[in-house]
Amino acid sequence: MLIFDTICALSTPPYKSALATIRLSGPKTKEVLSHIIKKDVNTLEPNKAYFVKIWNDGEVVDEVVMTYYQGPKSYTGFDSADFSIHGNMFIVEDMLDTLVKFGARRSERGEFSAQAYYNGKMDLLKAEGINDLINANSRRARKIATETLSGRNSQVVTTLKNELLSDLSSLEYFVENFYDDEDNDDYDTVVDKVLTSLQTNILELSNLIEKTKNANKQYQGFQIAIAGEPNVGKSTLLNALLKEDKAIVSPIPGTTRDVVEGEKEIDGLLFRFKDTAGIRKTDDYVESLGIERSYKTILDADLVLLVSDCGFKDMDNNQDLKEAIQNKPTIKVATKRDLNPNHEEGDLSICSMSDDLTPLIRLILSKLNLTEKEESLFLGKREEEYLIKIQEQMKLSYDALSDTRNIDIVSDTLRVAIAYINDLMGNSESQTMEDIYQTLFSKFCLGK
Ligand SMILES: Nc1nc2c(ncn2[C@@H]2O[C@H](COP(=O)(O)OP(=O)(O)O)[C@@H](O)[C@H]2O)c(=O)[nH]1
Ligand SMILES: [Mg+2]
Repeated sequence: MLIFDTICALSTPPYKSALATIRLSGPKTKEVLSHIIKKDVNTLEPNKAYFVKIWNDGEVVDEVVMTYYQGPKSYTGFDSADFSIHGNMFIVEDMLDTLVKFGARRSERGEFSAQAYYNGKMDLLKAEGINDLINANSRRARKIATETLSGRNSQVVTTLKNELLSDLSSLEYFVENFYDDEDNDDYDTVVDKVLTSLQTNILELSNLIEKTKNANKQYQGFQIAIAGEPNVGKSTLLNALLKEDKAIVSPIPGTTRDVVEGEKEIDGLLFRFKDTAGIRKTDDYVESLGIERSYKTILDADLVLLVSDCGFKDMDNNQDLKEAIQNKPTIKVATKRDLNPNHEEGDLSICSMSDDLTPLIRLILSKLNLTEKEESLFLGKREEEYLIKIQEQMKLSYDALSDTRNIDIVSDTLRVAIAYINDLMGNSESQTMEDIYQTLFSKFCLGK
């Protein structure tokens, strides 16, 4: 991947549609344009839409609306152009071939954003935020991604970095000037000041990490396992929750062999409900494989709906099941209320065939602590991991300084913390453009 190449791509989905958008960006943009439009490219005004014919070998490829952007005032920071063309895939291919013929290259995934990062148009936090927004799969996910795009996260880590730099420089100033003079009264003052600053920032980071973890969870959505013995109404419950006929329901125990799943947006969040094979002792080989999958699904779930139509004593005595749901939010759902109206066991009693399931859904939301709307400045596993690593180094600095009050060790750990902040934002000299592209931009959409 060469960041200085002039690149082109289809930025909209590759299907027949009214319009399609093709992007061109890079230092040779004007040169490419000079071959394909009849207008003098030096007279093009930036950010203005032109209705033009695109030419190749004396033939018109398409009549398009073209917007020219002049670097650095463009998304990528390079000269670039967007073409709004007719959404026919033959035209799209001809258009891309034409751009390639006159000097562009078809882009890899995320290369436009990589150019923007390279040209200082955005840091990695912002770039990742844009990708998170595009990939958001629920309303709440979209909202969280929009919040993280505000740029406040970059400000927060920049402020933290400046404070760590200031801690470091006050310690180092002291070492340089008064190293042999440990009785100097100022020594304690400097150490105490740095300790207080570290302590405040460590606490602040705990808060940010917690919020990031929650945001990540909410962004990805939740896995809910529906588990229990055969024939208790698990598949009926799945169908009722999804309001569709997803899983086969029958009075024959052992009907569900594999995990059957379906998605549903509740309260703006994505839930993946997973109906499992009924758990029982069996000699049937295929059924036993299904039951193994049931246990795996329970282990991976964020919450388990434990279903029974005749009380939960047997399940409470099942050691394997007990271990699988250990420390996991669990709701005991007593089914077939119509047949057994005095069912008093379990957290709630339902008839999946006729009841409104809102109370169950409310219980799921409250068990997962989702009733409060979560706000977070950071989103993504990469962010979460870096925040944790930064905090670890700060804790090491704090412990070393408060134990030994020795400044030398602390300088090293503080420097590592600062290096991690640089990596997080993409300001580090140790990361090459290729490394950054592989870890981040290569996961973006084509044409972004
Ligand atoms: N009366 C009544 N029957 C139910 C209810 N839920 C499920 N059933 C019936 O119980 C049988 C087993 O249901 P199914 O969902 O396949 O159970 P699973 O093996 O746990 O998945 C089927 O005949 C369903 O129609 C309910 O709430 N009331
Ligand atoms: Mg079933």
